[in-house]
Amino acid sequence: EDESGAARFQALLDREEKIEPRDWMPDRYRKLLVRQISQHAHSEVVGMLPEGNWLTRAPTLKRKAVLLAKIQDEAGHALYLYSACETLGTSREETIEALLDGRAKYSSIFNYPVPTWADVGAIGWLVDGAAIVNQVMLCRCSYGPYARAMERICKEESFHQRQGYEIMIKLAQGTPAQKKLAQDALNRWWWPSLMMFGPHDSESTHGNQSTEWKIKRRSNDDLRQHFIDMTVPQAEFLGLTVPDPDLKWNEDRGHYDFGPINWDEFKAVLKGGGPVGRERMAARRAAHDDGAWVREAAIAHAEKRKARQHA
Ligand code: FAQ
Repeated sequence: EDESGAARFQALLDREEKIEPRDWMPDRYRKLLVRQISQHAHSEVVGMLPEGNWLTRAPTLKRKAVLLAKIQDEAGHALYLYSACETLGTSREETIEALLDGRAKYSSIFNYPVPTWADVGAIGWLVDGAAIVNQVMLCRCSYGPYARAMERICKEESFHQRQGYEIMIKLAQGTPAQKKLAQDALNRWWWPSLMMFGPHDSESTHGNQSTEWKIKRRSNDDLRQHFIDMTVPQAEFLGLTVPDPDLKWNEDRGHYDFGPINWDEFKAVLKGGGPVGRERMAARRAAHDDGAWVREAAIAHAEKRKARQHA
């Protein structure tokens, strides 16, 4: 079973066909996927918190409605991703438990403070922009349920990126004080956005195995470079300055050169999360506890329906 399973697994990968939940797969493939998909799901959930804090302070009713829609999309993304984990034999309770008791990782980006409305714009523009660059490649992931979830998620992310960029356009074209808000937010979010792609390829723990099994289709450094090349002209259009004195178009490479990334900061944010990390997790735990009655009601309702069907 295992031997023919392994051969079939490899054949599916070679033919660019999807691995499905019913298929035999190496244990490590399953573990790698559960690790990445659950971290991704947690990022969507924790990512709702900083934006949620701004709902009551959005400058207009229209901005509020748009932001609300974006945040609800993120809850949806988390649900597809937790479901994808379930197809790999990991229950939603287990996965969520790991987040709540602090064992699970989520994206470093959500442990940064969001002090102004311009930061909400910068998150949409840069954080969602980086997320799209990363997730477009995941649409070609070898695991079917993850790849299919990514297709829908990418469509929604592109709306998120545009809502953020549009906030930045308005601020950048506004009063000098508004333009300064936009510039300050860019200064805060630029480097953390570059860190979203993970460590350099030479330091990446899972990169090689993930690429071999076609979970990841492009490397961390490759995607980071693509994001920079795409985003610098957008900053120029806004009339804002990217906070990197080493940033320079390199004609020979056909890419922007950029300055060194502060990996000590990345590691520190991952390790402790700082005061914002503690605040995020406290907010998530409170939301989980406050939502207990909704989960109980949903289960009771499902059981009642089941009983009625069998009656
Ligand atoms: N933060 O071996 P690698 C969003 C960890 S988008 C925290 O290179 P890999 C949308 C990594 O887990 C954000 N940890 O890892 C949104 C590993 O640790 P481990 C979420 C990070 O997996 C926008 C170690 O470092 N997107 O939420 C980070 O091959 C706005 C070594 O790294 C995804 O998760 C980081 N930035 O490559 C929502 C996309 N980077 O597990 C709301 C799917 C690395 O050994 C508002 N994930 N680490 O303990 C991926 O594509 C990959 O997991 C990478 C990392 C590319 C993130």
